[in-house]
Amino acid sequence: MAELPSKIAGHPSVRNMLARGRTEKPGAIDAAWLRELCLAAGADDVAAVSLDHPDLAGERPYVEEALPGTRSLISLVVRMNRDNVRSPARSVANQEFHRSGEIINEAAHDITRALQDAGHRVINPSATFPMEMDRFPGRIWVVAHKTVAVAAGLGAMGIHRNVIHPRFGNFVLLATLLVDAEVSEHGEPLDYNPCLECKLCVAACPVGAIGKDGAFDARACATHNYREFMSGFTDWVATVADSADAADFRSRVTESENASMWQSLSFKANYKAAYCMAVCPAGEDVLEPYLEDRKQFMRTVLQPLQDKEETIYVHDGSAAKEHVERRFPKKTVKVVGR
Ligand code: B12
Ligand code: SF4
Repeated sequence: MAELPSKIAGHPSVRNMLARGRTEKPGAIDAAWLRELCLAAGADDVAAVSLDHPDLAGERPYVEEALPGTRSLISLVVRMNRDNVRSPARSVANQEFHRSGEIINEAAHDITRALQDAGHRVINPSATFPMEMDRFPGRIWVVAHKTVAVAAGLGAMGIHRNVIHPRFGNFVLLATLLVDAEVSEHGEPLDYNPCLECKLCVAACPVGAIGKDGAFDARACATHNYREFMSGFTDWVATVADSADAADFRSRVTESENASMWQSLSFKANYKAAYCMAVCPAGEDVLEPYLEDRKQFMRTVLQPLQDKEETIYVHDGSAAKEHVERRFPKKTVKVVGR
């Protein structure tokens, strides 16, 4: 240790610390110990990957900004309860997303604490929100959990652009820890894709955001599904500001939409859909009912979401608007601002 100025060397905290003895610098993290730690903290699967992995080159600047000196990424998976995600009752699905988000954030927090206590520098960026809103509408996320999970071998991206875990299917949320140490073993990318290419996700998406070829219309998804998040919320605020009086505001925003926005602000923001994820039959633990009786699976899982009477938010002149009008006559189209 470099020589200390006498004022610091004589400080009681410094004297106590030095009397206790210096902490030994930790080496690489043992992968088996790490796995046990993560499962005990509440994760359902885990794998590590080096920041030097070629597929993570795009993540490097963001990761290094968040934790200078990061060397490894630890990817976590937490399962969701499937029928909650599948339910046409949005409050049920939303509670499942939010609760699973809390579970994975709590697990990541506990693992971070254990790694810190073992002598590492480590952070756990949020699984979902909060994100870096000063960068909005640019890239607001600190680390792309899907990209890391795929590089770590925890799954592969389905046609609907969600990660499908080989056992748990797409009914998982993801998180990533950034750590300044090597991990003794890395995950290997899967040598197959659990996606069956059944295209149920294409059929379920109310705004046609998922192309049969895997193209994804992120704007169409965000305009509807994220109506009560970032841009949708600011559009709602603009509507308040633009309204001449309460009667004018009520002619633009229904009681139900207003109450839903209150719910999003009071509890956690409501997703409007996630139907791509709800209908996905992939994954060894998920597949059976689909394989046993595909017609019954469509009747009980896909059709209720397609038949649900609900408002769908689109931009004027968009492909999404044309898609809802053509494919979903029971749904009401609402054109919103940007
Ligand atoms: C930004 C974001 C969104 C955006 C954009 C989605 C997207 N595909 O990127 C919007 C708002 C639309 C969104 C929606 C949802 N999201 Co989101 N989202 C994120 C976030 C913050 C970053 C995603 C990311 O890395 N994007 C960049 C790259 C890696 O993703 P990508 O799939 O390649 O996406 C791009 C391509 O689709 C590309 N693209 C466009 N056209 C084409 C055509 C082709 C052929 C190809 C290959 C690509 C392509 O444009 C996209 C945007 O950049 C993460 C949280 C995080 N910090 O990682 C959660 C995350 C990805 N979301 C998640 C979830 C659950 C959802 C929703 C189900 C939410 C809900 N409850 O409704 C929907 C699903 C929509 C869908 N089918 O993707 C989970 C996914 C879990 C899983 N099993 O994979 C994550 C990981 C959050 C978490 N902690 O678990 N999300
Ligand atoms: S619903 Fe079918 S096509 Fe879409 S991601 Fe799942 S398995 Fe793949």
